[in-house]
Amino acid sequence: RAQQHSDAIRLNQIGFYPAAPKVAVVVSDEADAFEVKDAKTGKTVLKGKLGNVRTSQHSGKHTRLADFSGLRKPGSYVIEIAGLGRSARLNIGKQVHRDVAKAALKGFYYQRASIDLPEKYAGKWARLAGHPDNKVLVHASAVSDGRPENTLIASTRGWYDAGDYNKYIVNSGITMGTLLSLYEDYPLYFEDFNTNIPESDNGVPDLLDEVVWNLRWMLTMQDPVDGGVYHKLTNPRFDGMIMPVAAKNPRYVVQKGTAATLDLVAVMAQASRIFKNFNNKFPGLSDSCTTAAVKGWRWAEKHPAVMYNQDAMNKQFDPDVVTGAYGDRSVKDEWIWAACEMYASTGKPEYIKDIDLELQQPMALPTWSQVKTLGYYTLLRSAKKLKLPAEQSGLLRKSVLNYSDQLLVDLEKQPYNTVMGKIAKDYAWGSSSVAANQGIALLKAHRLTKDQKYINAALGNLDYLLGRNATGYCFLTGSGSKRVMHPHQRLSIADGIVDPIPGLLSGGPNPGQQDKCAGYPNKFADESFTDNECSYASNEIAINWNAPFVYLAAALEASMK
Ligand code: 9MR
Repeated sequence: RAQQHSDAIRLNQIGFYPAAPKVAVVVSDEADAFEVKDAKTGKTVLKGKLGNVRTSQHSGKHTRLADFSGLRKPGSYVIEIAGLGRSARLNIGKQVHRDVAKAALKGFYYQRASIDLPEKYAGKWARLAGHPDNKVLVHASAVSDGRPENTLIASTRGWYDAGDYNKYIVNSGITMGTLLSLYEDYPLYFEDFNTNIPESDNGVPDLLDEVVWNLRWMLTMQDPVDGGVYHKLTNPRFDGMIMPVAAKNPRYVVQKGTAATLDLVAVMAQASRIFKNFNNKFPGLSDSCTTAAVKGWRWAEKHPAVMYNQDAMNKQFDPDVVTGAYGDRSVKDEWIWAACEMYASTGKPEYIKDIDLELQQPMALPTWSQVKTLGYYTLLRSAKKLKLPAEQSGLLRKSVLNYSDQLLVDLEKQPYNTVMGKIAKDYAWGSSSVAANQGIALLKAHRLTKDQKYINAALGNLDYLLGRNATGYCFLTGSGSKRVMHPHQRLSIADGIVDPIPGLLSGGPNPGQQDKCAGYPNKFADESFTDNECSYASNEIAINWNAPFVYLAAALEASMK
């Protein structure tokens, strides 16, 4: 795809809502003014001066804003700057992000294990099923009060975690919590949101149908004997760059742990209250979720801090397992999340009675290893129903608002006019998910206050993900004018199709550059990205990154006029 636009003009490559703020960022010291032209007629519709010079703390590079918020008329335009040329085409219109929201949810369909993806739903990415996972071995590390070693279990379905083909409970946990929360926060929006999946006509929102594919897998990851949950289902070592149907290596469920068990408890508790309303469509599913949650909770009470330590496991048991570890140092936050979900679903305050919710500490942005805030979001959402004491809901509110207010400090000095990247730590492995999760927090703050500044900042983070960033890439595959074409993802690499699987969020800049891939432009945090298959540290995709993107794009669609 030839790139004809000026790379110095960065903007959301998908579009802008008529009434929303609209800015492009110009990375140049040579420009001073801009014009917006109608893409069809070439007529100038707006002229403006660039804003004050801002400096990236990461690279020292200078930027200036082209603010064209005054333009509200739906249509398609380009920005022109003397000496730099033209921007990518930009659209103004209602529902401009609906397609990317849909594409990103559909991304989960493409990640499905154990099922054929026919052309009717998958288009040119149609493929045969792989990883049936109907005969999975119980690893020696997983034997405790439950099944003996080498027992064969069925653990089919689920989504591939990322660029690799393994299925990890911990990462499924936050992913499912995010998607289920999206449904609980905006249920009406999903009544009309068709992603063309096999279940689209079953009278259930596609968001929930997609979630059920992974939910049923998660249920199989609980040892029915003792209620503990296997940390992951995995090959001992990663599959090569092959299609699923060609993958033949044995697969194992490994050691049960407290993080996996509590993450599953939280998901099952949340799912049980949602699917209660769909009992005619999924008979018994809600009850199965309740049972799993209660059994898991009891196991965790007996094993309050069994940590998954892959190196220690490999010293003791064979075969060695070297795939994604998702190991954690503390399960305090998993306890908080699980307790909040159990409380919200059962109405029984016993569940949180002995748990320190840590509400006096600063709020922590959700990641796979830090999930307590998912519990806060749930308590806030259910505060009325649970009749939460005013003091507690006050603290929860303060926690979310303080976090969001801190994000907004100095926003007007940020080189890309987004809260993302204000601190160096934002550029971690999977930084795109940091931007998306910050956006979610800001939307929560908007919900609590109705203050427009929060929703504008959330939108700014979507703008970041869709192109207004230091790399110039739109990070969602299949979208935008400067596209990610070579994600580190086995499906996209092995299928022989030029275009990658669409609707997947690339990890984004990560100065760790752990993959030591050639192609990084430099060491600057905000530019440490390379659209290269070898770059698992900056250009992989993962379900826990896609989920907050779906949330952010869909929630903004549901909120913006
Ligand atoms: O998202 C994970 C990131 O936070 C860790 O720093 C990184 C290294 O341990 O692993 C990431 O997760 C990967 C997982 O271990 C295996 N599947 C692919 C995931 C995304 O890169």
